[in-house]
Formats: sequence, structure tokens, C-alpha cells
Amino acid sequence: MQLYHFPSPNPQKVTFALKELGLDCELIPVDLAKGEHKQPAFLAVNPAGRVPVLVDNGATLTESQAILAYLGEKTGRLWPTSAAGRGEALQWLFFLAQHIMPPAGQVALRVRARVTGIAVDEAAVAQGEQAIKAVLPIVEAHVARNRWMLGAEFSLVDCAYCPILNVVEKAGFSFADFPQVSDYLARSRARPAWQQTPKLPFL
Ligand SMILES: N[C@@H](CCC(=O)N[C@@H](CS)C(=O)NCC(=O)O)C(=O)O
Repeated sequence: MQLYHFPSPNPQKVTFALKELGLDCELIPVDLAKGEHKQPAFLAVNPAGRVPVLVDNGATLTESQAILAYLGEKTGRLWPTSAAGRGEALQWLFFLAQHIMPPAGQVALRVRARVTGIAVDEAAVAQGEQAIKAVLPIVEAHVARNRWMLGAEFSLVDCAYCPILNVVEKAGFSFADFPQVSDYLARSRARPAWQQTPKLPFL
């Protein structure tokens, strides 16, 4: 397997999962700070110009949530075995992509500025903070009842939530009003696989 990679949150979902699963994978660096993701060589791999991209057995997969589902289907580990369980896993991955990642991306503009030098749009950050405050109560209630996103057992869905909640907090958003989310993030960060996941110095 090969992973086109930069140590930012979306690729971190995959590197965290690979560490949890104990899978070997060659990391192919794509330096976002140098704009390598906009170069023809990388656009030929992913026309959307984004990482992560996983190449395995001749298949090229983009979209971090899809890559996690693929790893779950391929290995049968950290992934539900029942149709209902897999449906629930996809539900929470789509929920992250649809409702949490867009405002998280706005909050994380402060972090992106440190990577790219692009000036921070503070109005967009404020909008993201408001939007994430509106959606986090759903996650707060869920992790109050469940140790991990799919219940008692850690899964690949948790590999998706940790890097996003991590960057939101590192960008300066406080989880003080969401103590269960804060505890969930702390238990995720405590996992050896997360500690071994490549990170930017300030992430
Ligand atoms: N929906 C994509 C988003 C991927 C994405 O936006 N990755 C960021 C790095 S965390 C990226 O490549 N950004 C390049 C850019 O914004 O031009 C996924 O889930 O994989």
C-alpha cells in the first residue's frame, strides 16, 4: 500500500488507522506548504488536489472516510461485521463529513495559516466556531453514553473523529462547554497509535 500524505488532519485519519491495524504502508510525501498538491504529477493521482490518497492492489482511493471504510472492509478489523453495524459506522462518518468537517475547516483556518502563510479570515473562523457549537451537542450526548463512537469498542470511526477534534482544539476552540467530547478526545489521544501518528509540530 502507498499513501499520498501530509501530516494534516485528513491524512492523519488514515495514518492513525494504519497504526491501529498494524498495517505497513509506504508514505509518499505531498508538501501542501510547497503547493505540491497543485502540481500536474499529483493532480494526475487525485484531480481534486487533496490528500490523503491510498493506492492498494491497483486501486486508487481518495476521500478519507471512504479510505477508512475500505480498510475496515479489507481487514475485517475495527469495523462492524453486521449490516446494521456497518450502516451505523457509515452514518457517523457521513455525519462527520457533512456536519463537523465544514465548520472544523473554518476554525482550522488559523492552523492552515501557519502552514501556508495565507492570512486568517477571522469572520470565517467566527462563523465556524458558531456552527461547530451548534452541532457538538449531538456528539456530546453520544459520547456521554458510549465510550467510543460505535459503543464499547474502539473502531475506525474513532480514527476519523480524533484528528478533526484535535485540530479544532489546537486552533484555539475550547471544549469547556463539551466535557464529554473533551474526555473522548483525551482517551483518543492516549492511544499509542495516535501518539505514533505523524503530526505537524503544532498539531
Ligand atoms: N474530503 C476530503 C478532504 C481532504 C482535504 O481537504 N485534505 C486537505 C489536507 S487535511 C488538503 O489536501 N488540502 C489541500 C487544499 O486545501 O488545497 C477527505 O476527507 O479526504
